Amino acid sequence: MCNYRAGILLLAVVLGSLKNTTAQSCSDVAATAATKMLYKKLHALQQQQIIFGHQDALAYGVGRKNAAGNSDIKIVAGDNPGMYGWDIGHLELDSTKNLDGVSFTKMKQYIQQGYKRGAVITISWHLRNPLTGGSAWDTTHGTVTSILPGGSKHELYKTWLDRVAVFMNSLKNEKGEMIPVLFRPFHELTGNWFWWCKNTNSTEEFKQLWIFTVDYLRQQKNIHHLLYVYNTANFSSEAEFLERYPGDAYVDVLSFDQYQHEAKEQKAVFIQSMRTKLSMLSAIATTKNKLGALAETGFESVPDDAWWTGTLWPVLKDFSLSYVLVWRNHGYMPSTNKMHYYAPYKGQQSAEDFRKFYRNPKILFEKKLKTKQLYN
Ligand code: BMA
Repeated sequence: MCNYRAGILLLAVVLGSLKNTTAQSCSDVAATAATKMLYKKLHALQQQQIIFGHQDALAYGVGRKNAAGNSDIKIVAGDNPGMYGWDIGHLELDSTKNLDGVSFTKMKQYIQQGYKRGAVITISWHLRNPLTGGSAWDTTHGTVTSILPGGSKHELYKTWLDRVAVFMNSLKNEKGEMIPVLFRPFHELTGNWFWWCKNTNSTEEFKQLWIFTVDYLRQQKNIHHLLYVYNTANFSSEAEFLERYPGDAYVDVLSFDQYQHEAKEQKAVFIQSMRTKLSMLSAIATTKNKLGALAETGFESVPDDAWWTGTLWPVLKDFSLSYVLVWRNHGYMPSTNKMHYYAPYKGQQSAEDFRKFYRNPKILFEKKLKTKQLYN
């Protein structure tokens, strides 16, 4: 009887630890050692600190067309972001530059440089509409159906994935090892502005698209250095967040995007709305033992002197998140006649506050992140 009980207890302990190991392993069982290590370390880190990221940081800045490896954040705070976001939109067209004019050759070099300094790399994909040839924002219904197996554009879509595979496979370090990437395809999926958003296709079709894409890259293209980021726009319940979730075997990071559109006087509304979503996201991430992230945020042209410590920090402070990323510093945009940027540049009105935010021990930029040795 005693032995029997001890046996059951031992089994429970072993199963318990197995469950933990499995749950903290990334979704790709064949992931490279560095990818598995990164995922494990990001899990540990998420309990204590949040990595700060910036889109296109090394490619250009406000008023600086060619950043030559510098970044607005470094100019303002003396350090680079801890995460670099890049977008491979137009890679599918075999273009030499992405949709915002960043050369893919340079992007690859920036990725290698950031990785070498210990930062994390994330990639999104504003891919064009494969059915119509229009942009990612062409929401023609039926596009998702057309690229699923059996659809009229399925073969075309595979050629696009082949190009993604070539680029991903070119991201190697000096030893020839693959640089792990947090890949965030079909982002903002609960919105209504991209052809993959939920108003244009069924839940089942979306899940099929995600699963096909991941399986194709893993099995046909043998790509095992990607962590997959599931990303919604607005959502009002955990059920809504998970409605199109393709399954734990296909996702490593749970995230959403939300920007401040409220005037700075209404910041309490934005803070409250973000905190409501972050608390739902954190609950799901904890249950699923996945990473949680705020994959895109910001206040366009940061028209609030204290946005970083007075809005972003109150949003983040009570949650265990892996990272937060602000969008690109394009500068003046003739099409909208507006300034389009989300991080401060030298002399920008929130620069001083950003330096305060930089000194927050809970926020990780590149120098501190390097000491965490995320890849080995
Ligand atoms: C949007 C804007 C666009 C850009 C796109 C992809 O939010 O910044 O100008 O083309 O992201 O980077």
